[in-house]
Amino acid sequence: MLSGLTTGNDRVALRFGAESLTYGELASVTGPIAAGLAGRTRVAVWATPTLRTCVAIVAALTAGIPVVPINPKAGSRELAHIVADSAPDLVLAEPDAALPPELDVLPRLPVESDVSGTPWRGDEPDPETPAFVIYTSGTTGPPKGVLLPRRAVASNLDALAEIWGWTGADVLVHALPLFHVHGLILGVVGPLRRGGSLCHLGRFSSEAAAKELAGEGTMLFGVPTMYHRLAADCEADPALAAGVGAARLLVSGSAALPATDHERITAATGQRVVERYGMTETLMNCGVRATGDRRPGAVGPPLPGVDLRLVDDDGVPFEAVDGETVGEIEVRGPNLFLGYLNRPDATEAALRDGWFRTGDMAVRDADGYVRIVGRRATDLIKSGGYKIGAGEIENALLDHPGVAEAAVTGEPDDDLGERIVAWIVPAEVKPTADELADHVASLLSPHKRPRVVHYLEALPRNEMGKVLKRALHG
Ligand code: MCA
Ligand code: AMP
Repeated sequence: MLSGLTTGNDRVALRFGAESLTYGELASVTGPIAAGLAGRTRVAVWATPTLRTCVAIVAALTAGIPVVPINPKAGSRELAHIVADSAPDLVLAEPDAALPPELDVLPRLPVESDVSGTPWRGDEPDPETPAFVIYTSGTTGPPKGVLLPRRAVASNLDALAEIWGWTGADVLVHALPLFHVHGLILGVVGPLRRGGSLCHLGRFSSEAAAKELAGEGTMLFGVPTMYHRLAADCEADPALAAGVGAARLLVSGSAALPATDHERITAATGQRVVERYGMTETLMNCGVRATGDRRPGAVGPPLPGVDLRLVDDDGVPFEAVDGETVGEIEVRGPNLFLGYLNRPDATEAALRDGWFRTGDMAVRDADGYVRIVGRRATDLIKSGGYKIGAGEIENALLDHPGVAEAAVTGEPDDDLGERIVAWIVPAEVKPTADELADHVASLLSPHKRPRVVHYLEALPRNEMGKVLKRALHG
């Protein structure tokens, strides 16, 4: 799975601020942890944006034990669900990390940085075994655990390497969270599979990204919100723009990059952003080639090895490449997940004859480029690159004593892409917007909190009692 993990290899594998590990050191540090994991079924990793989190991930990957990465800001209900559903044998965390009660009940293996350890010598595990269980939101209900096999991770990273000329000479820069596909699989396993380096910024800032790209950094991975902020900062500061412009490749994904931000980055830095499109269940499906036409609003052709088709409302595939006929994207290939953990019903519903139904609506241009134009489900919100289900937030809001009725929508937002908006019919004591935001943040996650709250006397409903979300706009 990972190349270069050998004693004596002095190439820097991972760098977080002043802390770094070479490949040789990483092999030594992870060896004893991997040995301590042998025979386990599944392990949770407390996924703070730190070097130790990467050490934990590498140890589990080399030992062949599936990892459940945990958002360290996850609230009580979300955590309880993930822990109960994935049933990890133990949790890997920094020795001094204060874990919430939901995780503290599990046995704990501390992630130490002992560079005198013996590297792991086990065989490469079966490619069909799960490497990760990553939780992702649906329109309703709690998040589902996506079982990602080693085969999907390896083949997808190799396809990305092929289209971007990504090699061991690259130094990837990013500030993505380490509990989702983008930051974890593309952003950590990606560089380690190539034998290259990761420079993680801890938290995103344009200054930090520009500084690294002006130096050794060659590639930047980010969500559109980061590129939106980068565009404004590059326009304001030519030195910063020059730093970003020195990158070999700027890559955006997880949500649509608005054409205006794409053009602003180009005008300020001379660089055209490359877009790629993926999902937790499928990893990456499409990507603009490093040598290809980097046109705004397009996610490029399918990746090598990935089959992609568009289907009409009846599920019938069509061939039109007129840039106009809209269909739902279905994909097939070695990039696909194994299924949702404990949810055979949801797995079956997501697949049609071996094709994964993405729910994303797109058109295809004559040169094979895919352009995403929308999403089938209005109850899925993408905010800051995070996928968030409206139903999950509505349920959390309804648990607040001050809420009689609740509906949640996504509204366009220049910075976040979409912002979460709550429509509330208050009970006797009307809660403030901050109270409701804190309530959702503590039960679910801070990124799922409503950014705007509207108070209504009643929600608009049809004769069946179903909320008419289209009638809700502020
Ligand atoms: C705010 N905070 C709170 C509250 N309000 N905490 C508790 N209670 C509250 N009421 C905290 C937050 O936790 C955060 O802490 C800080 O205040 C700021 O929060 P927020 O405003 O939400 O952050 P932001 O600055 O707006 O974040 C923007 C961001 C972030 C950095 C772009 O959205 C982000 O990292 N997005 C990446 C999402 C991603 O990786 N998606 C990939 C999914 P603190 O400051 O400590 O953080 S994978 C995927 O989509 C597919 C596979 C794909 O194609 O990639
Ligand atoms: P997630 O479930 O968090 O993995 O999010 C996957 C979803 O993110 C996809 O189904 C798309 O709706 C969206 N997405 C990812 N990359 C892009 C992109 N480049 N352009 C538009 N939407 C994207």
